[in-house]
Amino acid sequence: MAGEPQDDCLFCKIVAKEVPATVVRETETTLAFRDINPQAPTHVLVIPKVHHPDAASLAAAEPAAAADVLREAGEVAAQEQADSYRIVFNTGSGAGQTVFHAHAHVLGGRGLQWPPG
Ligand code: D5M
Repeated sequence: MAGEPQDDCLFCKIVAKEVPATVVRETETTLAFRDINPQAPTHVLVIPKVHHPDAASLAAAEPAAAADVLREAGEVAAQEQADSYRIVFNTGSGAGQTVFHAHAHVLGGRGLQWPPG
């Protein structure tokens, strides 16, 4: 069922503490942890604890949880002292999404080019 933990989902396993992660922030509804393959000095993933496959599905089903993810992305940037940063939601394999549990990439700590590749 939408929102329920999925047995085959890596990020649900991280939420359940079955897979380790370097957690930088946690709230009742969200978890923020360092990306295993960082693309910038700050590269943190912010995820909702509920399972939805991508950001738009999350926002449609549970808008409050989507807002929590966005707020926490800002809190991560502040905690990391990143004045300028980027929040990215890759959506679909063609856009580079590899984990189908909604997540925001928070990237900062270096200059960021536009447009992204
Ligand atoms: O982003 C998925 C991201 O998840 C990608 O940047 C690598 C990261 N990742 C994969 N496994 C882990 C673990 N175990 N810990 C931390 N980060 C991880 P996407 O937008 O789906 O490509």
